[in-house]
Amino acid sequence: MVACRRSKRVFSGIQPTGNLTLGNYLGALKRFVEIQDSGVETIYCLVDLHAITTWQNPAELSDATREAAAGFMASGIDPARSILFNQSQVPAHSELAWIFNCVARMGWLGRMTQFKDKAGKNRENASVGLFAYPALMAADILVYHATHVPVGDDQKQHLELTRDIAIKFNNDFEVDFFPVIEPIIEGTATRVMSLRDGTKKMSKSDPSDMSRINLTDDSNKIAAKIRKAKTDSAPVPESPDGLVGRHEAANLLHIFAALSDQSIETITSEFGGRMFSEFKAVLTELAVDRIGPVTAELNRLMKDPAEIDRILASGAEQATLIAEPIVRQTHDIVGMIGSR
Ligand code: AQP
Repeated sequence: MVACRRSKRVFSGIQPTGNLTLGNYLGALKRFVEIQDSGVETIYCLVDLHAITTWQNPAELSDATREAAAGFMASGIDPARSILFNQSQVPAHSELAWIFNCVARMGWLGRMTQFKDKAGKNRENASVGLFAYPALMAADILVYHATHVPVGDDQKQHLELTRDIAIKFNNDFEVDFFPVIEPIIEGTATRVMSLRDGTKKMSKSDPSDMSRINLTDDSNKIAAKIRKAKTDSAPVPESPDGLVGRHEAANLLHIFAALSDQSIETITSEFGGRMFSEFKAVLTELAVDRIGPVTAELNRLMKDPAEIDRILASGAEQATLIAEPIVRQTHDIVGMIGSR
């Protein structure tokens, strides 16, 4: 029986599909940094293979990958303490993904809400990659025998599928090889919503730039976007109970809570009764204060793309050292002959 590792190892990734948003920052990046700073082993990846499951212009993909890497580092990811790389530089991800494509069932993938949302009505025209996306995501995680995965709330279903794939593989081959991962979905902003529609997730690929705050937005843009953010006519409620059914109001208060590291109860008791115009002014100040330094550092790092490429290549080498032996052992378990 081949045993799986038990010590804590964290893996997560972000698609380089455009500017990183405040949603990516609060739902993922901020947690990534906290976990790194707590001393746990951390592996963070720019998942460019996932990005191409929908059409990406090649030049824009390279720029977005470098910009996302700069965004990670500007947010506090230190390549000396975390492994930081882009997925396509480590072929082990694709190799394990193929095996997982043969473990995962069509029915499991067909139930994924992200596929249904992204494929929309024209499913016949969606790429096969978009359908198989969660099997590649399982490979990203399990190729490192990662045990914990910090993500925003929207990725919960994919992580459940990762658990199902690990369990089925272990059962089918009668091994205890792949760990059954634990999602880390914590904090007050696990689902940051669009500034234009409080029922829709804030997303890099939303056609409206006014729907999101990008990590590259300057203070004027941030101010304009918050000022124009949709709200209702009632004032800030005195307690979180007053936010029921008020999606846009709840979103702005949750953003404030996450940016200031306070609970939603503290925010409603501080601002309860005040008009949203007043609250938005304070939120703008806070957002500019927290995002401004990240933007400045991101812009500084982007001036040296060769250095970003060097960091990603070095991260890929470190990642390969962990992932290759796991793929080799997987091949052995499955019965594939090989000498590497
Ligand atoms: N709005 C959000 N609130 C909280 N967390 C979020 N995340 C994304 N949007 C929000 C988290 O960020 C990580 C990386 O996500 P991704 O880029 O790989 O894919 P996504 O979830 O599909 O993000 P987008 O912005 O919506 O990308 P596009 O528009 O390209 O599809 C994940 O941990 C995610 O939960």
